[in-house]
Amino acid sequence: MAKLTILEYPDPRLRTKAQPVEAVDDSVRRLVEDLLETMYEAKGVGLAATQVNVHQRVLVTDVSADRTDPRVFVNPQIIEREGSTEAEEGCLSVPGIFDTLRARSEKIRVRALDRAGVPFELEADGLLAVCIQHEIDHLDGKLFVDYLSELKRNRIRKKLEKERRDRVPVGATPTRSPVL
Ligand code: GNR
Ligand code: NI
Repeated sequence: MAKLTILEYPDPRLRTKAQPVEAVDDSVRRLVEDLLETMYEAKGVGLAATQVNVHQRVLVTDVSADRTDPRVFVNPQIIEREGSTEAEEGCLSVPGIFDTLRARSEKIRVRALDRAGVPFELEADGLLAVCIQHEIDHLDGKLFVDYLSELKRNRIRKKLEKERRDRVPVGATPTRSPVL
């Protein structure tokens, strides 16, 4: 297994539309394992392949309190939706930003393939439903900040761009402070 690097907004690669998986083979299963490891390491409740720069329609979730309920969705499709819900969302690709959206269906029915390539259907509500919709958006190149106003989105972009500029890369050569 390998922990992968998560792309961060406004990285243009997050706008790539992922392609359907043609066959659930060992390389897809390896991707699933890497996504799960990366999601658990980052303490997220979900992760889409797009976020690790792999543009295939694969996502994982675990919304359980004890982190023992990994779920895998290959080529997911929402086949029924009911109601709408307001929920606070965050995103590992938009670190430190949380906002409330009213963009999600309350209850969904999802059809997908599991990691063995076997089709299944699942009815979801609550955080799992919100999470699956958030992850499918990633596969379509969409981020939760796209549901916010342009003003808010621009503020978020500038904040993250500045944080990125100020971030010290791991392994950087230590330098003296310019004030000394
Ligand atoms: O960890 C995450 N938490 C979360 C909270 C509310 C709604 C959606 C999410 S998904 C997010 C992980 C992530 O960025 N997945 O793409
Ligand atoms: Ni996300």
